[in-house]
Amino acid sequence: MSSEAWLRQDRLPHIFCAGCGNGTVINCTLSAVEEMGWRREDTVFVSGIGCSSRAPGYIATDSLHTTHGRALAFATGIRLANPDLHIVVFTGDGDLAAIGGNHFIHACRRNIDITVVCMNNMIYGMTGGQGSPTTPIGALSTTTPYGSGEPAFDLCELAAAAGANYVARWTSYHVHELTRAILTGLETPGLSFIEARVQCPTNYGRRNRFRQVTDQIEYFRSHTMLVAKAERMKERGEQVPADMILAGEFVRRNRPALGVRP
Ligand SMILES: Cc1ncc(C[n+]2csc(CCOP(=O)(O)OP(=O)(O)O)c2C)c(N)n1
Ligand SMILES: [Mg+2]
Repeated sequence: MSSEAWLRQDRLPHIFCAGCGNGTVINCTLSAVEEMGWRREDTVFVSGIGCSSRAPGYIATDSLHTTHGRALAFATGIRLANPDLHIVVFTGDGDLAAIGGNHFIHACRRNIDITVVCMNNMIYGMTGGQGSPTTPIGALSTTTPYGSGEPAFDLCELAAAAGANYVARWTSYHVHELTRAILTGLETPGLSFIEARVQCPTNYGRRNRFRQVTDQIEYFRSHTMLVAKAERMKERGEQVPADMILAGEFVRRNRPALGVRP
């Protein structure tokens, strides 16, 4: 079976805008799921509300498309009801870190046995491009027309501090690394959190001087630094450029997890 066999062909064409990065992340996730050898009957995808949260609708398994911000609460319920299911949550930066922020930290604290894949486009994509908790300082959005003045959440630092067993970040440029990170997340008991930076040409790119889709993907390529390298620079007292996306593994550990069959 190829990862294509996991797609609901009857739901295509999809609703994502031309050049959207979400499809890349869905593809990477399905490749990782396929590599795990999971059966479709034992696998469930859960999401909240947003463009990113439309993902389970295109996948040929049972799924829950829930309410905005609450995907992790529903996923917790599924896990506690059935420790034998494989559970993957798709979420967006707004869904996960704004309205769903409390569910996020407590799911990590409980270290509930699920894999969370966040498509972070740094904006509320679906509702027209409002600023989100991950909108970078200076970035333009419909609610920050003079540039965001607020510091952004680092979703990976947040998940690591709150207790998740596995935390990694990559981008839609790094498809092989992203697939491997999701695979590691699927293999790791407890909460695995994988952040995928994605381009949103419609609501982020065109307001922020990325004239072509490829401009933002090229930015992801040229502005990524391994988190381990950044740590070494900080130890040497060197400055890590503020606009660098720190990628790679933030945490891999074995805290007691909730929902794992003893
Ligand atoms: C309770 C509630 N509040 C607000 C909304 C409106 N709403 C729908 S999607 C969304 C933001 C989605 O942003 P994100 O999670 O980053 O997903 P994206 O569309 O960017 O992938 C909002 C505020 C809603 N559907 N429900
Ligand atoms: Mg978003």
